[in-house]
Amino acid sequence: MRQRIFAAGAMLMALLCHALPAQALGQKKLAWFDQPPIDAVAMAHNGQAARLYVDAADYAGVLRAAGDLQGDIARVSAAKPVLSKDGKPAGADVIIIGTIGKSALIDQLVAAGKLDVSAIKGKWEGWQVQTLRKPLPGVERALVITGSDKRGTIFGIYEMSEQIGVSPWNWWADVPAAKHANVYASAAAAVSDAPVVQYRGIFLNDEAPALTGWVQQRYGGFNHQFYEKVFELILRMRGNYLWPAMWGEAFYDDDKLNGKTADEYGVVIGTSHHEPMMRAHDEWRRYGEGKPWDYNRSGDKLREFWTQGLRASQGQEKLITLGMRGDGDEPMSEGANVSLLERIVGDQRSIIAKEVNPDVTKVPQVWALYKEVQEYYEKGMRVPDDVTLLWCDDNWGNIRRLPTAEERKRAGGAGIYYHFDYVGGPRSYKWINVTPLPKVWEQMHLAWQYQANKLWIVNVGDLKPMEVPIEFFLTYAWNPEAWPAERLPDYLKLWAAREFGPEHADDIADIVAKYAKYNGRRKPEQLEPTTYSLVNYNEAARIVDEYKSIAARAEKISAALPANKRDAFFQLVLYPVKAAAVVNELYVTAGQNQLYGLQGRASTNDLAARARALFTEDAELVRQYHEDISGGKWNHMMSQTHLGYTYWNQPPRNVMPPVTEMQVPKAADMGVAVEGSEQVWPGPGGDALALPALDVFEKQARFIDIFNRGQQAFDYTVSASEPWITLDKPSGKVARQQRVLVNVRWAEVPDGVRTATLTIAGAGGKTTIKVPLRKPAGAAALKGFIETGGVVVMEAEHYTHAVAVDQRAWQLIPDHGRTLSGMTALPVDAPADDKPRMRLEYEVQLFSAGKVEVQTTLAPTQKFQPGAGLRYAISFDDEAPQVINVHADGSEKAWERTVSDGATVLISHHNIDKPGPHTLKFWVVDSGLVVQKLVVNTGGQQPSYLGPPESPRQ
Ligand code: REL
Repeated sequence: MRQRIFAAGAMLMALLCHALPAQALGQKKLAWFDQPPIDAVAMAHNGQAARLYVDAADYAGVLRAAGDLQGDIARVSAAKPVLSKDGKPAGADVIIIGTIGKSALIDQLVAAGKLDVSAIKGKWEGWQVQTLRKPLPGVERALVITGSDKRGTIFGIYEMSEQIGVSPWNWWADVPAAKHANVYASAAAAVSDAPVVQYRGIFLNDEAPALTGWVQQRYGGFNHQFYEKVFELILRMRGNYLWPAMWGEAFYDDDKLNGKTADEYGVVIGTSHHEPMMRAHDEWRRYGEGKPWDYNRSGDKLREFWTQGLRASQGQEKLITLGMRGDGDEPMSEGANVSLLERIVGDQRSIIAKEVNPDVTKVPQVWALYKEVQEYYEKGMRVPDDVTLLWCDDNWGNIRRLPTAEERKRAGGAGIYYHFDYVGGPRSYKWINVTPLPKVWEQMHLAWQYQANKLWIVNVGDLKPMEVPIEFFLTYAWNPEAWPAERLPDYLKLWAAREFGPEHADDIADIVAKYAKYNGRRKPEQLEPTTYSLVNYNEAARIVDEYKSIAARAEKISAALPANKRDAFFQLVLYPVKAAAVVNELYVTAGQNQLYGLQGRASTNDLAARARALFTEDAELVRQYHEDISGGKWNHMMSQTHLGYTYWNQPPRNVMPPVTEMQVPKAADMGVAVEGSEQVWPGPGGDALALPALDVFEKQARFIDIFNRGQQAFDYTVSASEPWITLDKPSGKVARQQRVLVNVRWAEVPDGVRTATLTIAGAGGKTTIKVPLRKPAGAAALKGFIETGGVVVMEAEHYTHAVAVDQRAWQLIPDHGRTLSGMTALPVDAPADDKPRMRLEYEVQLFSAGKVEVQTTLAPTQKFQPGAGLRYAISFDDEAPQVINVHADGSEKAWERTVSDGATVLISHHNIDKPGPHTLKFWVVDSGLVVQKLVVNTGGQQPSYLGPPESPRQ
């Protein structure tokens, strides 16, 4: 069994966030800065550093990483350690680093019985850290970092670097290392680890204009000086795999040292899903002699081209992509068929046998089942058993297919290609992070459980600003078991404590979780001025407030942080939060401006000005990123356009959403608007304005807006028909507009349903609006979720009863979803229950009977197993559960809607025999779905993006 080094979450959090300095992401503690345990090794003490010993014969990548540890110790302490290759450790405290079988010192310690490496020996990337007492003559104490193979040792080294306070993002996000006079290591018993997912990597893609502009300025091209930084970052996060940038770039061709350097560092290279045989797409443009990318017409040339790909990467660790798509990441032409593709793969394997290893089954190969290629597979195309099947998401973070029980037996295993960034329909997203960690968790947990564990690779766009999800993806891949859903909030707290110290860690974690969650509701690229309802459920204003509130919190933390942490904070927290807040407010402001224009409000022009200011602020934030932080180090890195999309592809320039301006007459002129309506008085429908009902169960105020349609201010009065109606501003002056809150003293309101009125007078005008009220007799005695405004709304996690069967369990996935969270049934690979038993029950109180509809909001799970689609069932009380197939509508349009909305909303129809208490039941039929929210619409639901907010519950 694997050994795990993860301590119990809650206890560790308490220690980390309140008592100890920030360190790694929940690993077992190996480093101390004061009061070390007895026999701890002094890595640095009173200005003296322990010597580091490596074997000159060890892997070049190990020697290089040992140099990083040497630098990291110096970075943290005032001491500069010596890195020695003489094989003769001496001194009170020493650090010995080496790979089993490659380091004479390590092998000697093992042979002498001083070091037991049986926990990692023979494992892929296993590492072990142990502190030994008197292991060698003349040595009092030794910190021994051992690896089962090259990367194992490197990961052990970086484990120590991280634990002494050097973040993997020290260079890539300027996270400073905290200074400590003394640094100690202690692991009296061996601490060892090894990954679950064999290949864990990132794909630099869609890299223009941001990454490309930055690389050109800093390195003059995608050369090995640039890639060294990427390799180090990947290894520091204990990843091992890269698909290099390919928008006009060619890894092996642009700089002949790229491949060699990767291999030395210890990073496995692959070419992306549609670039077979270690050749970049652009190389065919360079060397294809203008021939078509078509196997029927250019077979000889292609075989030669691919042969060269293997030669250019000869002897270097790689994963070879097989197969072929059309030119430029397109499907192959009509004529292409399964037998042609099978022939292509066969020919590619012959080349591999010739160039790499006659036993081709020993050469790691991948076949990516991307887009239409998956259909070829479903139609029967197969590749040899040793080839890894790389299943893909739908480019929007939802895995399209996972191995069946039968497919899990394949020797080559399976992997996942995932996206945090995408260029394509329904709309590209390549700016800031829009993929919340709980969503990544939920999807990659599926992958893990369905044993797609050979390889995980994620498209990370320009790399920045995807720092947070990238590290989570790689960390989760190392050991998914260490991160059950309930530990997700801990993950970000540990991360924030490591990067910025414990003081603000909880707050930072919350801010980072929230901005990604908010962006996941609707990606900034897909926002329209009317995405969020401007009138119903206060939706648009609520969205803006939520964003503004986290932006304000981030500003405050930034000001409170020591100056040396602010650049990192800007990159990792402040910029993405503020930028997302500004963009959301911009669209809402433009929407409101257009509505106000139609309503004739004098403040229309103010909103146009506000929109312009926000548009300017968006550009100013980019400028700060490029010029003000880190001495201009990140110039170009935020140059991705993100405003003014008109179709799937990015706009060439940021364009402000259109705003309305109007000529405002001089004379005062009163208008009145009510919550929940676009209509105003005076105007069409303006004589019958009514507020949404005030309801005793909600006890929530409503509002009216008294606004000016002219320039001169006017006085107004509002009078109520009933003495128990309260108004926060019953009279006053209106320059532009005045919001008046309408409430009631519920104790004085008679039972029943009634309508009161408000009379509003000003600027010579007068109008009356209706105030409906509801206070059913015996309201206090009712239980459950209460119908108000013609709906009953429940967040899935607020069930009344959760029923699980057969050792199964309900799992809450915190923050997974557009509103609160998600609920899923574990294990996610349990067989279907055609007579559903497992369920969540919700007690509701309905005031109406007859036909109702239930809207069930689910995560956008794809049909990841063969079959007709994944199903849940839904029922009221004792009616037979209606089975709903989430994938019944397999159209492109339905999918576009799901991914754009970040949710699947499905409707079922029910008949309620009589008003009163009822139980709504959500049943599990197939595994793997995530339910997030339920809305019972008895006829009152108003249009909005996220649906009505949760109902009152008694
Ligand atoms: O996101 C994807 O997987 C693809 O669209 C890209 O990999 C694609 O290759 C594109 O960047 C250029 O060809």
